[in-house]
Amino acid sequence: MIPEDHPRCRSLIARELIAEGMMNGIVAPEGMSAHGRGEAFDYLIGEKTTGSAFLAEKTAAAMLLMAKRPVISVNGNTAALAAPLVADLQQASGAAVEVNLFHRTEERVEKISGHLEKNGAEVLKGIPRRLLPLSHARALCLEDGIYAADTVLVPLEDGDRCGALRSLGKNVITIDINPLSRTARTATLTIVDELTRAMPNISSGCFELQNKPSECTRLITSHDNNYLLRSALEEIMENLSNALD
Ligand code: PTJ
Repeated sequence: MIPEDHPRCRSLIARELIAEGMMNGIVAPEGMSAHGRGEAFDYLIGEKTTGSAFLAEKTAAAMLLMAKRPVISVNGNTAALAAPLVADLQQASGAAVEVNLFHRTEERVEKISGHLEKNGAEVLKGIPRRLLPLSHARALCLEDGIYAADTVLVPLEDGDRCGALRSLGKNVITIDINPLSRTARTATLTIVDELTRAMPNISSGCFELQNKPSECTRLITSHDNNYLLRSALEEIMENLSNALD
């Protein structure tokens, strides 16, 4: 039991969710090191949503609302850390939810789908086909899901699927606390924030922007991903330089 007044309470709870997810087959063993890398970058960014990340989250909400066929792609780490938040965002944005895994087994797909459904999400089902230009299991997706989507939210992703989705002309939104990752640099819109801080902000953005198409269009057309990445790196450099003072 983690005491609420522990200074690293939030981080310890996240670790517990990942460890639990690993033990019950939702998180891939490799997901534990992916989480550790995320924790390290979150430390550097100051464990807070920066101003530029908040702008990215609002822009993501606008992109999901304006999309014709938005899909939220969920992997093991995302399901373990944020299943209720995925359900909330699905409700707020109207996006479909599809499970897409790098370390894919049908058993994990079923476990993750069940976990998402238990937490209130509606998960797309069907026979996946190798529809993305990739040599690994992430190529498998549903024809009327990710393949037909115009906008895909891919939290905690590995870089080449992001590139493959973009090569098919899709808008790709990623949540990645590492502004140097290939995914962060390839996505249409990169939210450099921790997953469980970012998701509720995107949902709130959806409620705020509901029935405001011109505000959505303004956010989408004025967005500049290089600015978002540069701001995150400047934030890290400032934190490092303050630590030396
Ligand atoms: O469940 P599977 O089989 O699909 O596998 C999922 C993982 C995460 C193992 C797989 O996609 C993977 O290996 O991802 P990468 O290449 O490690 O990329 C994950 C990215 O997410 C890294 O840049 C991490 O820094 C970042 N990240 C990790 N945890 C968080 C995070 N970003 C935001 N919030 C987090 N909690």
